[in-house]
Amino acid sequence: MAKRLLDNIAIATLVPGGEPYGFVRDAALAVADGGIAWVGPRADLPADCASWPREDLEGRLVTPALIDCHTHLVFAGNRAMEFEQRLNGATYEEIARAGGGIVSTVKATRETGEDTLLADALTRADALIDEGVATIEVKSGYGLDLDTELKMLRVARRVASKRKVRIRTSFLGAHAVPPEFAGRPDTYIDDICLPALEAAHQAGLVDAVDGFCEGIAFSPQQIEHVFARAKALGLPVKLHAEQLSDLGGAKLAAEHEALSADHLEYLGEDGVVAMARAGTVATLLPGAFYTLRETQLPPVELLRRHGVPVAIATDCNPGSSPLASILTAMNMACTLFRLTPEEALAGATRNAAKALGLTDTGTIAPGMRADLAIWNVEHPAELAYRIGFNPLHERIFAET
Ligand code: DI6
Ligand code: FE
Repeated sequence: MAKRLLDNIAIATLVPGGEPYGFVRDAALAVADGGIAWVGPRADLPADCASWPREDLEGRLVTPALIDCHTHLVFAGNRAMEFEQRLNGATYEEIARAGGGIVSTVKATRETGEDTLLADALTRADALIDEGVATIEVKSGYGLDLDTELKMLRVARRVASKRKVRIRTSFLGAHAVPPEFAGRPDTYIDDICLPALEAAHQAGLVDAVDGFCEGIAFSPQQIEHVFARAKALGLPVKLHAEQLSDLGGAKLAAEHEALSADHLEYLGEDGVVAMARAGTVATLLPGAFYTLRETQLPPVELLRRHGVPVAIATDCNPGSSPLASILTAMNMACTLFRLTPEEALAGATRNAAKALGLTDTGTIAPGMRADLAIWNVEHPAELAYRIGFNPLHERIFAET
């Protein structure tokens, strides 16, 4: 990318410590070679940037491009029938225990070829990209056998070859026990999950290791076994924790210096304290809360009090969160969880970057990647305020 001067803008830098949102009015921003070269008030523009190709953006708001730091973007089929069953009275857990739920998506994903999986994933990626998203985390976990776990991760990585988007992959072999190992979760972990993790890592397909710590999935001891292997391979960990009950998953994740613990509706103060100490991000997923009609709220006030960074993501998946809109997730985080619009925006930028271990994106400052979103709004609070409006003017993706 050549040089480019974005002039006559307002900026929400999301750099903490100054104005709310890091808000700068009457600003300009200089981009060179995919990076932010300079940012600040127009009046202070350095003389050498003044001659760069300049665009008058008529006062539009510029933010860091958005980051969806928790998705299950690659999967086959859909679970509309399960949606119908839930409306007829069945619970998510009952459906899972009866062989539906995650396991039904596993069956479909195993049977579907890479090109079809990619085409489906691209429609969901496009919906996110259209809302200013430039980084998407994508998990495996609907394969639960070696071939299909690797297939999912390859498809996830191929999304970045088809679209201008950065993909980070998380290995989620410990997502559910597949039917062929029913009642034998430890054998599944030893015989399939860990060898698949090693093979995926060998193939260079893994950025982080995730798990689902829950009564319908894996115990803390089983998750710990997976985390030990992640550590041996030098991979960071994250965890689906305290979504349906409190098994102490977030504390376990924090003890392993996890990048994030995700969901967290049933998180208690001991888990919050452990996360604060470890610098583990709390990723809240209001789409799953909404879809499952959960009534237990995540402990937002405790997270604030202990200074745990909060991220927001879609959890885009066919079962508990069929949501491919990060702006809607931000709105839900405000309305359902009582986050402020500033917290919601930080949750889909700065803290989402932290949840992925990325230090070059999520805020606007010199030296950061020029992944930016330009919006037809006057104030950053507007981004979380509306439902079903997309005010994106342009997304800039740093091609480096
Ligand atoms: N928690 C979730 O919300 C998703 N996975 C998980 O561990 C749900 C996945 C699904 O229902 O297909
Ligand atoms: Fe999830």
